[in-house]
Amino acid sequence: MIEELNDFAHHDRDAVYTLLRRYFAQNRPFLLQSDLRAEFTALDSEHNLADLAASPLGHFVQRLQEGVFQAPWAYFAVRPGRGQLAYLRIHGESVVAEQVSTSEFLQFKELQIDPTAVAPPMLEIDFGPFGRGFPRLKEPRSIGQGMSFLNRQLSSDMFNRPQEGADKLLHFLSARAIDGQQLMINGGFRDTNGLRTALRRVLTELEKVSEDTPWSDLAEKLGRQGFAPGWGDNAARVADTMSLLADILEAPSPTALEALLARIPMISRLLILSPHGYFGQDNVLGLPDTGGQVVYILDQVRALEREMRARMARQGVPVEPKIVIVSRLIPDAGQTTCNQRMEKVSGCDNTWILRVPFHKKNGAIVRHWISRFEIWPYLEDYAHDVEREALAELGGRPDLIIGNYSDGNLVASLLSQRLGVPQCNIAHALEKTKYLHSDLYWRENDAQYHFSCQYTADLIAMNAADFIIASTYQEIAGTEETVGQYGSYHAFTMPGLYRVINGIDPFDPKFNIVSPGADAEVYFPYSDSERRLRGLITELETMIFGETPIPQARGVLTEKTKPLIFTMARLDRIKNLTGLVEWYAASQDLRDRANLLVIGGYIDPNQSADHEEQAQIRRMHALMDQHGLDGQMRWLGMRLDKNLAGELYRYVADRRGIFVQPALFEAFGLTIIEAMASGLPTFATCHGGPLEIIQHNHSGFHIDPNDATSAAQQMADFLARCTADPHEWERLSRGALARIEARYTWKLYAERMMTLSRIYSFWKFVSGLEREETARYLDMFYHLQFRPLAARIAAEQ
Ligand code: UDP
Ligand code: LCN
Repeated sequence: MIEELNDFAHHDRDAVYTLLRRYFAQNRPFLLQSDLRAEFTALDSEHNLADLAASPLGHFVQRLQEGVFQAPWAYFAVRPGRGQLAYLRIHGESVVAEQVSTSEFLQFKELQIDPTAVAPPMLEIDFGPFGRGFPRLKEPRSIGQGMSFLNRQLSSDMFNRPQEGADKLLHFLSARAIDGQQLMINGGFRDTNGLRTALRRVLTELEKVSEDTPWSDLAEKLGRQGFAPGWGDNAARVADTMSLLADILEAPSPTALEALLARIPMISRLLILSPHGYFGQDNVLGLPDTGGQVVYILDQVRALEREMRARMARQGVPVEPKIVIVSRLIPDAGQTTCNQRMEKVSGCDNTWILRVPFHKKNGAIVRHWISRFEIWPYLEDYAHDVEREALAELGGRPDLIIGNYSDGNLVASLLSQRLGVPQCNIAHALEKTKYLHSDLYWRENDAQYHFSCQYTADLIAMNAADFIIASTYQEIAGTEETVGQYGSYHAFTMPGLYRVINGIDPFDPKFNIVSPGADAEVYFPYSDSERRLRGLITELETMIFGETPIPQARGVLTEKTKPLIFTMARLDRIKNLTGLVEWYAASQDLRDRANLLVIGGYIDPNQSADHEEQAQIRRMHALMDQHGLDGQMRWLGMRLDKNLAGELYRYVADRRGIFVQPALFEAFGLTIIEAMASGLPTFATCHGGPLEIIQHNHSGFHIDPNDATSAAQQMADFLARCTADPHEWERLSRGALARIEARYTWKLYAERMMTLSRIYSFWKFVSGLEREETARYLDMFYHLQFRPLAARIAAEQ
């Protein structure tokens, strides 16, 4: 790209030179992608230069991520492709581009923050060297498919030396045991030749018995020949599993290995960590720091427990799976159950919420809720307490530890390291991409957000994890236009603290896309009449259309027959519900066609404990006053229970309404999945996960929250098209349902998650996936960076 640009500049110096001058003329050290493009477009139109957009300069600008300017130098971060970044600089006078290293680029950025300082030496964090010699994906389109890639690579390495590979497999199978019961192989084989012979013999014997002969009838005979339970619940399944192994020993293939591992009884005890927030089954949604993560985990455990039980049963191992979700015990927990130590998860047989309190240094229990931005000093002691209590509740070590969000992932790293158990991370929503320049200006925000601590914890947890589950591709790698949430940790600087040269690589095979779903018992199509909860309709109608004033509502809809534009979310600034109200207010067309139903926050700001939410509540009132919205908009400051929410989506669909998710950024967006699963045409932000969930104009619509007029117009146009032709609404509704069915169900999630955890655990067991060197580096990073940062927060509290 640099060569192309230099060639172009050689012939058309004027265009490059003028563009650079325009950038410098902004007198801003940092220009974002949108600024860089806007200047280029302006140049193009002012000078009317032929085909500039299609020129190498146009392509270059199209790939720019950010620019840093201090005359005479302009430094640029360029994205050659998804998940990739390169850096270069151009001299404003000579107009020659040259490549620079990540470190140089970041140093140049640091200089802009403090131009008077001669850059002092700064700690550079670089995980790159640890990855050398380790397989790494090459194609951007394969990002997020780490498991199959790793399995292909490592199985071909392992079976390159067939005898060694077979020995490792035998060793792995011989080490299978649950609750002290030996599984798979009972130790009777001297070597793999013995195993081969026994497999051959047993397979011939199994041909002679009926396929449905239960394992119990085969156990004694097969036991004498060296086989323990775990091969299957009946003769057919046992023969199938043994054939898979025999095939692998004869001619190994990654697919057969994956199929075999998917069957091995390995995962019966799970530990899930979600420390911050109010974690409970009722009355918690909408409370500070409690949102989709809680919904996700509660649905996840139901699906996982079912899948774990089914797999165990299929393999003839009568073990009852157990899942423990660890959260914080909050003694002053208001109307919630978050002050109880144990809570059984409904819809599960053996899944529990275990709550463990935070302690102060003097040993006293912390009684009140603490914002997720403030909890860092508590986590180390918390991990110790959790270890003791979770092991007691699980009755032994878990087979897998799953962390959630930055805090849960850090605790998962500490526990997984101590217990030697595989670790899986789930981010939900990393903060870094949500706040512009939050790394660069970390000092300015640190008193409020402590991002220095959080980003350090993130780096530790990401690099410690054995595998990472992302809900979407772009969570890892971004899009053509934007950096992914994980991608943003690849290279960044927090001036004065440390500079990250290679924090995490989106091409790392630890990344896997496994998307969540919506609870199919609750969120089902509006057309599924038999399952509809008609008994709730009166309650819903009172909520939406009630004319008697109630403290939880503002606005009374005067024209009740109009379709509803429905939105529901926590009342955070980023969720942008007030933005939607503003678009609606400004569009007469939209106001004429539909009513607006907003569910979120409280009507009375004094009821909220959160400053950001209070500000949003005030803004909502101001907008309703200013635009006279009380007859066309209903705002409900309440939290709906799941069944009511499910029926509400369907009720809106009955009346041919739409769902809108107008967030400035949404990491994934469960409400979008819920609305689509109900068959409700959905308009969702193009910033974040929804871009991938929805296929524009097939299963919903993308809207740009930064382009209010167009967003409002798209909704109005759709409603107009639906009035003219009701099939249009049905087309989108069907598209939404089909998309959910194909991609976003908990059943698909649980199947994949169980296969993934087996494959990563297997490779961790048989090969050097431990990455011991990384672990030592992380340990040092934790002690020398994280602990002092956390101690600083503790001192401020
Ligand atoms: N939710 C709810 N009642 C509310 C607001 C939200 O039940 O008043 C639920 C919503 O149905 C969804 C979850 O909370 O299941 C929000 O998850 P999402 O991923 O949309 O956003 P998050 O809050 O995690 O940022
Ligand atoms: C957190 C978020 O912000 C949402 O975008 C996700 O849907 C939710 O967690 C569940 O992963």
